[in-house]
Amino acid sequence: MSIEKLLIANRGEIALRIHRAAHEMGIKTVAVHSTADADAMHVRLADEAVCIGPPAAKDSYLNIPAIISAAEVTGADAIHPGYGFLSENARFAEIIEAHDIVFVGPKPEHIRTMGDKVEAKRTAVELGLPVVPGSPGAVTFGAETKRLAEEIGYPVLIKAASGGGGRGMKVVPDAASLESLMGQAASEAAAAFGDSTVYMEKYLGNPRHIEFQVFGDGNGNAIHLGERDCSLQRRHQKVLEEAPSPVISAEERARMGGICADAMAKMGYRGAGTIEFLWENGEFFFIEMNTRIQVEHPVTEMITGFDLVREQIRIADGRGLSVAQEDLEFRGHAIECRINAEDPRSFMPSPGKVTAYHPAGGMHVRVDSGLYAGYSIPPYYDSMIGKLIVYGRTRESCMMRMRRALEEMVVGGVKTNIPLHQALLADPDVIDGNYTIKWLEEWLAKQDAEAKE
Ligand code: MV4
Repeated sequence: MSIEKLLIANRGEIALRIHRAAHEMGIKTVAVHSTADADAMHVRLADEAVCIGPPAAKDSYLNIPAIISAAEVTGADAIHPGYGFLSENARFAEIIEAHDIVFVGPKPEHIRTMGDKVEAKRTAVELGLPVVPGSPGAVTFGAETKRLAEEIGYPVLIKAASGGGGRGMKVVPDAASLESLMGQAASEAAAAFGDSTVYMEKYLGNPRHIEFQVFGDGNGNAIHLGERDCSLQRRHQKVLEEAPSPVISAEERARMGGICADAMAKMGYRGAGTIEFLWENGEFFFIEMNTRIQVEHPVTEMITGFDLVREQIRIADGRGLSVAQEDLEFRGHAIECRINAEDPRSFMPSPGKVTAYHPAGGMHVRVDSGLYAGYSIPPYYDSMIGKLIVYGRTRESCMMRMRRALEEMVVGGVKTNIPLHQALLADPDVIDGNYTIKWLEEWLAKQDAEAKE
């Protein structure tokens, strides 16, 4: 009863990534696609393809009945959701399993727990992960909440339980504004997620975003694959990621990674996961857990030599973890530049026909992308059209190689953020690894101000 045919419920570079892992394991693949993606590379590469609906994601890549039907008609015995779309939809995972199809992902109950940020934090505390000081659960405005805010110390942060991506978040500077900002956070949360539940945390002023990659077998065994530093973000969109983090020592990696793996073992977690922390003054604070493979997973693959998507499929197939923690080594440095079809200054999306395409190449250079010359980037989806990932023995050689690879890469006919990456890799702060979650937006504001002079 091992997996023989895998349906990939996604598009773009991650659909290719999953197809490649499957084919290397002798597993046939089924692509699904919207009418806008009939000419996409993920459709061309797959053994079979099924059109599941019109361009809008809600009618195609989020259309659960259409995806289940595609699995049934093609006889796929497993479904991989990739990232985004249905990847963290517990109901989707349950429906798949109810159809006796293997879901390549965590147990639905764990997806659900981590999807509720209040539940996730409660679980994190139980599992022994260090969390941001704050309310033990949901909060409503009142005397008790005011007392709690005083105890935590202003500024405090109000967050939506169903949130993520920063929506429904409010920084509260003082007691006078607590009631009104809590009200605003709750109504924004209700509008965005249909859930007005909010909770309170100490506001960390200038942290780094550091996340640990974990895997569990679902039977009480788990490993960690070290951390990634994803602090370079704009409006909650990561731009450039690296592994290891420039600020984490080997000892700290082993200590914190061990805490993460123990937590996953204790909960009986299955498959790939990412535990997100804010890091400030040498301390880690859990904020959220992602129960999916992530865009930036290749930097971890580069420094460990470990195929994360293959491992996801193996675990889903009931074959257990393929390595023990002591057999994993972290070697060298890797950086990922997300390549987006957008204006490098205004960040306006730039869909359209790709007239020329030359991916960078050479030693230790990896391009994950579904692009080809003549392809038309549709306007309906995310503007990320590929990822350029490079490895170097040292962080310095890695950055040198990334500059070389960015110089070499050609994507003609549309605007891309390649010039932004080139500017970042020339900046002294980035070169020194001297950045936090606020750095990129402040840097962009400075660039805009200078351009106006
Ligand atoms: C925080 C924080 C400061 N203090 N929590 C943003 C989205 C959500 N994933 C968590 N986020 C934050 N939570 C406390 N207690 C600052 C952020 C935050 C952030 C976090 C990671 C990466 C980029 C960010 C950009 C702005 C704010």
